[in-house]
Amino acid sequence: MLRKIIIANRGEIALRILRACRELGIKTVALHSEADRDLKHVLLADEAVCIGPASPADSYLNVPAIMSAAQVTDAEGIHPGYGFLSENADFAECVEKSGYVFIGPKPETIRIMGDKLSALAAMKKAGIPCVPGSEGPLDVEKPKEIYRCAEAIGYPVIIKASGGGGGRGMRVVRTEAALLNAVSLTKSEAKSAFNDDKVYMEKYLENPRHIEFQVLADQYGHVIHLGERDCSMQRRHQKVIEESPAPGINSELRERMGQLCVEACREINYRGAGTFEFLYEDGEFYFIEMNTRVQVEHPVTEMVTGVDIVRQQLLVASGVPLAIQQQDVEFTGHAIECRINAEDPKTFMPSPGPIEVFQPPGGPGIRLDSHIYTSYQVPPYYDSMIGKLIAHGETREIAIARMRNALEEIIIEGIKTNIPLHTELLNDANFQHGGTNIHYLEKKLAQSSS
Ligand code: MV4
Repeated sequence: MLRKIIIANRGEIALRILRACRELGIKTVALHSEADRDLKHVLLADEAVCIGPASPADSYLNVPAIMSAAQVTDAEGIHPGYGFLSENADFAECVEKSGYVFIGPKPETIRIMGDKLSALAAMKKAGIPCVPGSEGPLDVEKPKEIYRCAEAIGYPVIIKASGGGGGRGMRVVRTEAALLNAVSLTKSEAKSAFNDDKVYMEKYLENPRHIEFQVLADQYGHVIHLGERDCSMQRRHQKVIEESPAPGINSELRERMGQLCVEACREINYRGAGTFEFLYEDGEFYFIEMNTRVQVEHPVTEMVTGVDIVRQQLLVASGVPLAIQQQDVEFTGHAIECRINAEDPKTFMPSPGPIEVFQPPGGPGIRLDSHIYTSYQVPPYYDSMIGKLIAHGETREIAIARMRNALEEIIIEGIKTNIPLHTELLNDANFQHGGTNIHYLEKKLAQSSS
């Protein structure tokens, strides 16, 4: 087992990782910025090292400072959490080349998945269904090929940057007249944003749901899936509510898709926790991206499967064979997660500042993953998410009822939060019927503001 690890992150996920380490007897080193001295996990960690000023570029993204901290504390591994350096293949490579364990997949896997065209090629080869699209990058020197590709797919199409992902560098094209210009614009934006001007084309799906599958793989080729999550409730590519299972996905479809993901992991020698992102429309799944990190929404999967995903990440990284067989994974009940953000519920403007009163909710099936406490100051330098409220129940209806209770019970004073938005969404008839898609929230917000 790893003896001591660096937690190279902040906030709730740093605390989540610390808790998993404690259970396994792994010593923890909290790395933090000057603005994060009072984070809960910093106070609880065995050791803490300040790695730089508040600005992420100077601290949580500061690779030399992180590597120095690993050296002076004699750590064996580095957990990157999510965001920051978690999907940076160069960082993972630096960690491994320096003789530490990167708690995640191999650097080469991160590199392949970071390039969306190479990720698509790998998945297609492994038999995962993808959106109809161009074979490889578009060549602006060959406009006829581009027109022919769009005609074969049928309009509307979407032009995506290979270096993008998560909603960055995309453009929807609805007519032939707009096609070439859209390709050129996306290409030049991609060049400046990602230093990679490769772009590709896909059929644009108008009203899909975002459904993703969680996988776990050890270092010896044993792979399992933990079912799916529906993350369709989002605004500007920021997820707001996630749930598992996805409404309307039956166990037969779950098994078929889960098995495809497992086989793909074996084929690419995947290691650790991973997520296959799909668009789901008219009963069909289409792979779009793979995430090689632990995700914000991992708790909903933990609640329905009983599998501690962060614990499994630490075990796999320690070289322990996965002790869970696919047939042992049972999906029990339904879980919903609300991301609690320090922001204005109407304008979505960040609302940092002091937490003057904090009272957590409770009751059966309620879990709160949060680092906040009374008198904690939410700093203005980072993501506004201050916690995740998760409700589990025997049925989706019970999970919703428990979430509504918890949203009423929780007290956070001193800053604005998006809790009123969550209450409104939990009371929304369309959400209650499970009939939403990736555009639902933005359309609802546009209606309520006009
Ligand atoms: C798409 C799509 C429709 N058709 N691809 C946005 C984030 C990135 N992961 C992929 N995205 C999309 N790709 C095709 N062929 C619509 C989106 C999309 C989206 C996807 C998931 C969650 C929210 C979204 C919001 C807007 C657009």
